[in-house]
Formats: sequence, structure tokens, C-alpha cells
Amino acid sequence: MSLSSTHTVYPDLRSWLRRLSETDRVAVLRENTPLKHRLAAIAKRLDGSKAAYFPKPDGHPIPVISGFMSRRGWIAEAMGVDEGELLARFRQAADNPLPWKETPAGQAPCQQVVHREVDMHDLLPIPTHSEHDSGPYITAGMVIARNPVTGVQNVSINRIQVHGKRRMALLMLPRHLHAFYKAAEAAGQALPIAIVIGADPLTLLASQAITPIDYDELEIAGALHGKPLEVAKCLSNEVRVPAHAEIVIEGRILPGERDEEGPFGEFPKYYSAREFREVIDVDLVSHRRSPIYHTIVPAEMEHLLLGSIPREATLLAHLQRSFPGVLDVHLSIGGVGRYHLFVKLRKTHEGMPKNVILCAFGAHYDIKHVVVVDEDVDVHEPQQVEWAVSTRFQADRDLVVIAGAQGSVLDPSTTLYHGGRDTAELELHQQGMSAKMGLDATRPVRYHDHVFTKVMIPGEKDIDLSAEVVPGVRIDWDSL
Ligand SMILES: Cc1cc2nc3c(=O)[nH]c(=O)nc-3n(C[C@H](O)[C@H](O)[C@H](O)COP(=O)(O)O)c2cc1C
Ligand SMILES: [Mn+2]
Repeated sequence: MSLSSTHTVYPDLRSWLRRLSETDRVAVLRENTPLKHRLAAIAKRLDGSKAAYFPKPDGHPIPVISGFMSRRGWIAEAMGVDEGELLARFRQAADNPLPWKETPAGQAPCQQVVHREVDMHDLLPIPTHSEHDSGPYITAGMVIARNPVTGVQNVSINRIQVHGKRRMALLMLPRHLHAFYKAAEAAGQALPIAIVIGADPLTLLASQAITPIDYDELEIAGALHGKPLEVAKCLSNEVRVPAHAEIVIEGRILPGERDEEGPFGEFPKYYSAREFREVIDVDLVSHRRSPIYHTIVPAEMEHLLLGSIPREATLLAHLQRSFPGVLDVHLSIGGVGRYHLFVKLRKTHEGMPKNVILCAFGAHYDIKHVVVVDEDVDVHEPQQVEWAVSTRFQADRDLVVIAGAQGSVLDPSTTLYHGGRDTAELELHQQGMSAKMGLDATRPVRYHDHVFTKVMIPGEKDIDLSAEVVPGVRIDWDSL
């Protein structure tokens, strides 16, 4: 494996958008697209085929971009590797973070323009996405905070609802940002944060790395770029942000305050309920001259891939530690890039796939269904996985079911554990209980004759159709 990428080709969002434009992968939409629903509807229709660029949405001077990393191949391209090397490259970067480098004060592009009097309703073109969303949401904001105890930074993407001129509410699932906030709140203090919008693809991807606490994801971004990420110190607090970002919102998550947030259409393609959540007070907004605002359409490819690729990299490493025969993994798009894991295994012992299944359940609570297949099945092709299930799996022998484990709170079927009550009616500790299912869709290690040999035609893979098919010939069927 070459893992050829040595240093970054796309240090900021603009250079990546230039690349997409030059290769006809950006659709420029009409001016004045409404920010409510219409913009997201158009971006959703283009998702996975072209990035969508909206000049003057609702007449707003700041343009909106969406869907610039909505294919696996594009993400591999931004990294400078082949698609097959994507997970190994991400893993290599996550294992070898590079400390960032601070840009001298006053030189960061993301601070070229500073607004100290802000009204979040009209300073930025923030879309309202799905039908029942409770209002405009920032969906591609990387929230950066420092651990109040150690000072080490953390990066995550969190959905943020705009409530007032300077007031917003966010969802923090119980991970690193939430832990920092809890530590600050316990001391009666606000947690200073920066919300970064319009980062380069590799920094966005790095924000989704699954790491222990006190690993600054901006260092993984540096490793992905092959050189230290240039950062700037915020103007109102100590947080460091990618210097080449388009827009930065500086603020604090307030102690002891909660506001209603939601409903909001989430990645499983269902709404999460309205609940009381933590509140952000905005201190200032800075941006590049003529900034570009990024919005992610929830549950579409950009959202699913951003989460699934770093997870796949972590899951592959986790499984390979115990099972060197694990060759590849894929979190399928039908399983919203989170719940369905397909594992390709070089099986050497009967029973081994069941051990792999159990290991995968332990690797992340979101994993709900695991399918293990043989080497001749491409885990990136759901139809091939289904073929393996239909021809190599026997439910009485090859099925693993575990009742009442921890699952994803955003999976609506988990509410069935509690008589279908709405998740919001349950206490936090009761939410997300879920069954797990594993399917061993591998063939026996030894079998007779050609019972399990996949039908192939000699030469089929090597045929160059353009050399075989004669172009432009019409047959007159009646005169034959
Ligand atoms: C588009 C997008 C939106 C997300 N929204 C949220 C959110 O609202 N709340 C949350 O806790 N995690 C959200 N996530 C997931 C976190 O950003 C992700 O799990 C991150 O790696 C967590 O970082 P941490 O492990 O440093 O805490 C989102 C991810 C993506 C890609
Ligand atoms: Mn983290």
C-alpha cells in the first residue's frame, strides 16, 4: 500500500471548491433561493452528484455551499489516496497526530472581518432544512472547546438552533464537548467555544475521529494534510481555530441555562424531539472577506459519510486487533452510515464470524446489525452482501441475537422497549435500549466440489468492451 499523500493539496475550502468546479462537480443555483426549505430541497436533489452553490440566498450577501464531500471517491481524492486506501490513510493520521502551528495575530484569513454587534438571524444565511424542523439550524458548525482542566482542545460537529440575536441552543450527546461543559458548569462557569463554519474537507473529516478525550482533532487534521494545521487564537477567548476557515462564531455555553431545542430531522431520517438543551451566548462573529457559508443537509450523503468513514477506520482497526483475517468493513448507507456493519473476513475457523460479530457489538453502541461475509464479497455493494445472506446464511445456525443492549437513542425503534413511548418521555438512562443482530453469511471453511464456488465466466473481468463492441452499426432486422 502506498498511502501516497505527503502534503495537502486543498488547504482550505476554496481550493477544494475550485477543484470541484474545474471538474464540473459544482451546480450554481439561481440567486434568491429561499433559505426556508427550498435551498435544502435543491441541495438534497443534487446530493451525491454535485455540490450546490447558492449565490445570494434570500438576497443575503453571503453565498451558501452544500454537498462538497458527498461521495467516498471525492473524500479519497481530497486526501490524495485511492478509495481503497481511505480507511488506512485516516487511521494512519489518527494514530500520528501533528501539533498545529499558530498564525501571528492579525494574519488569519478567518478574522479579516469582525462583527461585535451581532444578530444571528441576519448576519449569516442559516437555512431551515426539514419539514418539521423548529427553525433555522447551523448544521456544519465544528464546535471547538478547551478542556477546562487540561487545556487540550476538542472538535465536534453539533447541531445548533438559532433562538435570538445572540442566543442559540445545541445538542451535546454525552461525549467530549459535553464532558468539558459539565466540568465548567460544575465550577459555575461558562465554557468558551468557537463554532467554525466552512472548513476544508479533511478538517471536517478529522472532527469526526473517534479518539479518547484530550486528543485534539485539529492535530489529526494536520496529519491528514501532512503538515501542521495553521490555527488562529480567537479574539474573545483562548480557543484556536483553523486560520483558513470561512466563518468563526465565538461564544460561551452558559452554566445552568437551558432552552427548548428541536424537533430536528436527524441522520436516521427521523425527527429528534423537542427538549431542554444547553444554551450558547454569542460574543462575536469573524469571517474572511466575502465568506462562504456551509450547510449540511441532514441525513444526506455528506452527513452520513462524514460520520461513517472515521468510524469505519476505527472499527476496522478494532476488529483487526483480534482478527487479522478481517479485511474490510463498511457502514452501509441504508443503515444510515451508523447502524449496519458489513465485515469482509478471511475465515479460517468455523465459528469465527460469530466472534467477529460479538467484537463489533462491543466496538460502538450504534452498531445494531452486523453481517459477516467472505473474501469474494464486496462489502461496499449491498446487493452482493444480500446475495451472501441469501445463499450462505441459515437462520437457525448462523444468527446471533442479543436482547436489551445499549443502542442509538436516535433509532426510533428503540422506543419499543418502553411500550412505544416517545424518547422524550423517558429518562436519559432508559433511552436507546436495543436488540443486536448478527448474521454469519460466510460459507464453510471446507466444502465439496463447487457447492460454494461463485459462478464466473473465464475472461469476463478482463474484457474491454470498447474494443469488442462495434460502434454505430445498425442492423436491419427485417432484411436478415
Ligand atoms: C453533520 C453532523 C452533525 C452532528 N450533530 C451532532 C449533534 O448535534 N450532537 C452531537 O453530540 N453529535 C453530533 N454529531 C456527531 C459528533 O460530531 C461526532 O460524534 C464527534 O466525533 C464527537 O466528537 P468527540 O468524540 O470529540 O466528542 C454530528 C456529526 C455530523 C457529521
Ligand atoms: Mn474528541
